[in-house]
Amino acid sequence: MKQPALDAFWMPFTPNRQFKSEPRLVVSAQGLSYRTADGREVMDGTSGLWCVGAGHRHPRIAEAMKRQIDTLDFASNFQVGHPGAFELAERIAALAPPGLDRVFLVNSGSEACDTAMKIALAHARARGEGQRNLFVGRERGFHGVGFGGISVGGMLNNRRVFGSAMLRADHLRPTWDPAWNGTPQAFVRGQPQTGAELADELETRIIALHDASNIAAVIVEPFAGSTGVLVPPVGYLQRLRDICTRHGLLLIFDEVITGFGRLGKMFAAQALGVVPDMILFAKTVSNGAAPLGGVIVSRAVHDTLMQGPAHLSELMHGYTCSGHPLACAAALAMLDVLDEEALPQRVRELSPHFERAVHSLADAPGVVSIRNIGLAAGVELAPNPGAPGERGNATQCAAFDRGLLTRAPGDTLVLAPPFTSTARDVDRMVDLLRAAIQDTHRTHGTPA
Ligand code: PXG
Ligand code: PLP
Repeated sequence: MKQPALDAFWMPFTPNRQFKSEPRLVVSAQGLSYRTADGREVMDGTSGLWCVGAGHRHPRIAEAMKRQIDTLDFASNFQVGHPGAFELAERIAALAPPGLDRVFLVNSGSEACDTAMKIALAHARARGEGQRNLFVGRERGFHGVGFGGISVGGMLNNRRVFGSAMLRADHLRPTWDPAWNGTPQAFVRGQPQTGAELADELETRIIALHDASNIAAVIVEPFAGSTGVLVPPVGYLQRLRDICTRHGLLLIFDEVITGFGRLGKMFAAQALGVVPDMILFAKTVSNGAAPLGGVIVSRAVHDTLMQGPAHLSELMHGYTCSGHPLACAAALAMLDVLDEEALPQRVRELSPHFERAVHSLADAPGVVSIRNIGLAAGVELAPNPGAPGERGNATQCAAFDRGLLTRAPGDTLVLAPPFTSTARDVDRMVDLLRAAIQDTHRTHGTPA
């Protein structure tokens, strides 16, 4: 295949100069794998950045999208509407925890986060509490790249240069302490049994400092995905829920990664037994086949906003492509696939094997921590001295050369296989990751 010119496309979240000197182009995909421009097969160990739970090019989804493009290619949902968006919202509401049954559709996780924050501000104001404009997020949280999302997000590099445009926010500590690296605690399987009290600082530090009456909402990922799979201790999310309820704060779960099956239930709220006031989703909802996201809102919050003059929009917010017909068609087909192929159940069945397989990497050179939940795991390497992230990046590149796509936030390699993987597929991914870790060990030496 003739390689396209690479100069004009400014790639997102990518070291552009490095990529363009050594391009890694994929040209097609099927099931669990991509095919590269030079004809090699590369296993998708990230489910396409957490999107492709049902595997690539699922025929059911492809057919639904083809039918849709031949019927109604586009209609906005401003003032008119099309059936797909209504049907999708009804079905998502039926799958969500009881009480959460109103759905605002957007095109990405970032838009979902900004939308939820606007709903929280509007909700406070509608109740005569306009002073509630502070948001609480968590260090090492990721909520996309909108100005709302980076405000509650806790990743320094995503915030450093955008300071003055951020919303008022404070942050909980992460549920993972790097001081544990290399200790037995660093290799806990699934949810740690200790540490629920990390949630208490919401009350003892943050509410004590700002007062609950100034806080609009608390936003957390059920587990932090983008910063290397940081798993909440047993009871932690329930404590956040209890504190929010006690002080009248909205609790928002960012389920952009966990929504639609990653933890073995439709939502982490169900897998972990804690019900928030809003759920953000994106990614897996359409199996990545079209950009789609959304916010599932509690009836109580929604109904508070259904007021004002009847001829005016109740929420002055929306995107041109909110509920795009093609994206809705993809998502409706994906919901069929999740149900008919019992994908959440397959995740539950595969998870114990996945856990054993990834923890077998504990003896690979330089591994200082392994964390896992559902079909997600982070394998953390000791950094090269004075160059954090370098070893992770080198290992990710080595894995790609060997035929595995993984992701390396910092020095953690993330594995998140599609839900359709078999135990043998998981073993193959883990073997490739081990070989890549050994490659870096040879080329970069033993870390400090
Ligand atoms: N919230 C969460 C929890 C996410 O993981 C977003 C919001 C933003 O979604 P959009 O669709 O605007 O990108 C995300 C996105 C990684 C990785 O390497 C994860 C994401 C994006 C890019 C890379 O884990 N998650
Ligand atoms: N910029 C301009 C000039 C527009 O007209 C619009 C939408 O109409 C936007 C930005 C916002 O685009 P979107 O609705 O796709 O977020």
